[in-house]
Amino acid sequence: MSQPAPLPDAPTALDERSGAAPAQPREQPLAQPLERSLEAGGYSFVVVASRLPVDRAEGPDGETEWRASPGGLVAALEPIVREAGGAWVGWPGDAGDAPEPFDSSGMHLVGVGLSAAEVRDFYEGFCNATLWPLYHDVIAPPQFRRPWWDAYVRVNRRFAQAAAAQAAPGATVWVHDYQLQLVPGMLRALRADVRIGFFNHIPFPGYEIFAQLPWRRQIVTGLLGADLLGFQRQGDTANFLRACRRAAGLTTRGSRVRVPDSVPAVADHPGPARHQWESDGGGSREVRAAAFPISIDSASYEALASRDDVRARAREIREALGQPSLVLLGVDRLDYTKGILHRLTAYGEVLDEGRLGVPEAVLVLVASPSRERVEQYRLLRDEVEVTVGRINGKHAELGNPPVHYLHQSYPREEMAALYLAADVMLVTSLRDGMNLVAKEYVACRADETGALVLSEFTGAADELSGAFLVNPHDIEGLKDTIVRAAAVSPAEARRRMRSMRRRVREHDVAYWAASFLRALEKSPEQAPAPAR
Ligand code: GDG
Repeated sequence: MSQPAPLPDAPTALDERSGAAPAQPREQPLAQPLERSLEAGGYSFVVVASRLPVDRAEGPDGETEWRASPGGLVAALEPIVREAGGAWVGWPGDAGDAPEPFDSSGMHLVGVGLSAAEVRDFYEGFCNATLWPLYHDVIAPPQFRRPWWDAYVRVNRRFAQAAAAQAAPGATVWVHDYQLQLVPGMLRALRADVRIGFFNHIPFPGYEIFAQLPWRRQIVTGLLGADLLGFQRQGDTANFLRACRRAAGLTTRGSRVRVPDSVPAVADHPGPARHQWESDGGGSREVRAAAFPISIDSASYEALASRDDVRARAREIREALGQPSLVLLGVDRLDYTKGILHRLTAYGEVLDEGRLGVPEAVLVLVASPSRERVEQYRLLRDEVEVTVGRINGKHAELGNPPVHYLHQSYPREEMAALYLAADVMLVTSLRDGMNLVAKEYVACRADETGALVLSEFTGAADELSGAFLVNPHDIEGLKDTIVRAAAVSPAEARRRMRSMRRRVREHDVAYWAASFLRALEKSPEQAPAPAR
């Protein structure tokens, strides 16, 4: 069967664009044991993320070139990896064999290859159709398929082996996100000498939801291979600690989990039952879990938004929209977690009720293409497009539609110009680990104008108290909040924006990375074996 062509995709914070080229499967059997690697690598700092920090591109003569990915995480970690002379392990983004490791921008880049079947089962399947909906409070029904889990184990093992081969004795390895939750345990089994950190970029769900996962115990024990586990919010951390107690029968004290040596770190071994672990007389480790809210490179957004060409483009955008008095903006990957339909419903009703209307008000809705091979995303796109069509059909005047819908990806300059052009930014996620768009909007508003409508269900809501906080499920509340934000006085807008800007400036992505790594440096704390 021929494979569909690769799709363009919006950059996410981890720049996880999807795409698949013809299959070159070279899969390892699931039951293959982890072998202890005899040789350590030479890198004292290793980042392991689902994607490499570069994208494959074609050079002028048709040759392969690697270009830096634009994502915020790359911007944050690149200087640290470079300074440490470190390595970055990740998937290059196409199906097939990975290129040989190569050096780029002062980093040693190590590609991990995925076959087309693994792109389907691991990436589109277990990551994006099982874990993603499950961890976002089952907004869409998660699918539990055993072959997908098998692929997840196999691919995680490949990442762990690649990391183990790069890490120098005693190295620090920082593993990222829900695609790689088994890597900490697998890596520890290979290399007990390394210090392992893990950061989860998406929410960690409450136990009643997490408990649906047939492999819940393996996920928890896989994560517990780390010395330090970072989450976006305090609530995510608490959910994880509860999962340690409930799914794995472990003891927690404050933010620490006691992990007996008998707990198996390798996912395809389900491990002994709870009572056996508790009666175990061996040694144990302590693993710490804490919140480290991620942020953006605020200074670079501020600098971008102050450029003459970007400011001129912002004016051009308002002109192109017909110089309305109110520009509302939404910018998201087209993802069902982002509450795009709730936003449209509220806006449509506000127009129905005449509380806002064309040509004075327009909504610019940027919904960047994302994960288009996953069914839920295709269905969502259809629904969004029908809804936009309905609102425009009902309320447009010739040349003045109330919604400008853009299913495209843009360069950062255009994003900054859009942020500058918008009077009200709408972030209505139903669930969102952090939401960097909210922080980017704030970073761009140097003149302290503009209003942010922000869902309570984002990590950003814990930090940006100057926002108009909203429950996006409450359509009446959302409508009122949109209208209130649109009518905010300049003085109140300034007060709110100033406090948010202070937060975003002081707690930027460099602060996030440094605080995580400082905490990791203090780990692990080995607990002595109890006296027999
Ligand atoms: C995950 C978690 C957490 C979007 N479209 C374009 C574009 N973007 C950029 C935005 C922003 C990033 O993508 C999206 O980040 P978010 O945080 O809003 O959301 P996710 O992609 O879901 O990220 C999230 C994050 O990880 C970090 O931990 O905050 O909760 O879900 O930077 O600007 N960038 C460009 N063109 C686009 O069309 N250049």
